[in-house]
Amino acid sequence: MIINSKLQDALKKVPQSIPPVWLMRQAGRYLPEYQKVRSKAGSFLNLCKNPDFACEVALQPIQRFDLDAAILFSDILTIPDALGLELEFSDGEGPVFKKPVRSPLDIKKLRILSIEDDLHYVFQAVKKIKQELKGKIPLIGFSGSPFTLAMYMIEGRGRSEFMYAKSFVYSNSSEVKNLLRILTENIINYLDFQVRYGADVLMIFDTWSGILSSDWFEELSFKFNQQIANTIKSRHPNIPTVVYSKNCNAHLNHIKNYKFDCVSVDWTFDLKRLKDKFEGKFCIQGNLDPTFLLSSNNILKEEINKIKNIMTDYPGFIFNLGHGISKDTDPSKVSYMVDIIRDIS
Ligand code: 1CP
Repeated sequence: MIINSKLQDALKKVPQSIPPVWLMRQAGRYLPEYQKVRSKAGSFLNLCKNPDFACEVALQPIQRFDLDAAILFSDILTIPDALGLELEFSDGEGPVFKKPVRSPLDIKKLRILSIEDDLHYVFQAVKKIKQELKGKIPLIGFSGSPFTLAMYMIEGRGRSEFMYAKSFVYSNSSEVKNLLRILTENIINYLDFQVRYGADVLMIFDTWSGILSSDWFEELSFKFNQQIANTIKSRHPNIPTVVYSKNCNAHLNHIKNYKFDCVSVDWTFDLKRLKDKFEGKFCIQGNLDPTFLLSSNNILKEEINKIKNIMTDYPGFIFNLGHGISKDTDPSKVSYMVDIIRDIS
């Protein structure tokens, strides 16, 4: 039993006058206490790989703010790293793989991981965070979607359009589908073990499918995400699942067929349209543009209230950002935001 059930209630589509709130990347560089632990760890990856440090930073935002969920501190790129691509994070550059996927032969070499051993540090972090939360609020576990992970694995780094990776995908689509199958199986096992070690909710980050046309979205992203949702539901019927669909407005006709419990959206989605389209099938999570946290309190308040007013009668709404919080955010803005959401001002 979890004492604060606001998030779980929203995921069960219980209407609430004050929505639950948590923030994507709520643990991170905008918090001075995070910076301290990160420099102690030496690098972001060392931080992720040390369960004590990962637990400490996962708890920081919930100690500072009145949030309704904690999220595992890790990254979506742990699976490709375990597959031998050798992940590095260099300052200012984001993630880089020393051994990216560059040919169909590289795909053939990939394997199904011994997930519990290969990503042991992640499950230890889940266990520790869960223990420290003492049942007060739920813990969200997560993975990247197969397509999003494949984009990083092929491109070898983050990019705004993933031109190289996309052209590789179109030129080698049957081999890439094998890559997506391998990733899907690894992701299902990864999420399964996160639940066994204590995760209460699971979220798939499908950050990059929005770069695809409709039929390719269905073939390369939707089908694999759907397989994850279905398999997790069959193994863990009581664990709610969330899919984050960034920039996927054009794919709503597919998205409305998902078997996830909740769809998490960025600010380019029109919430009024989404409410009509979904007809109460999904809980909705989102969608404040994190840039508003860099604006004045008045502008921020106006924008928060716009979202709240649209979603007030909708059964199953979780207030969140439309993407990760910026490292330039002043933490006091987050306190202000939470107060406005809770009508304390
Ligand atoms: O300290 C640092 O320099 C690292 C910054 C950082 C952090 C705090 C990265 C690098 N990842 C994270 C944590 C992280 N990443 C979490 C933790 C939980 C939370 O508090 O929310 C989660 C859920 C992620 C997920 C993630 N990583 C995504 C999906 C969501 C999204 O942002 O679209 C993606 C695409 C990544 C890759 C990644 N990791 C880090 C960066 C800078 C990036 C993006 C690179 C790019 O621009 O493509």
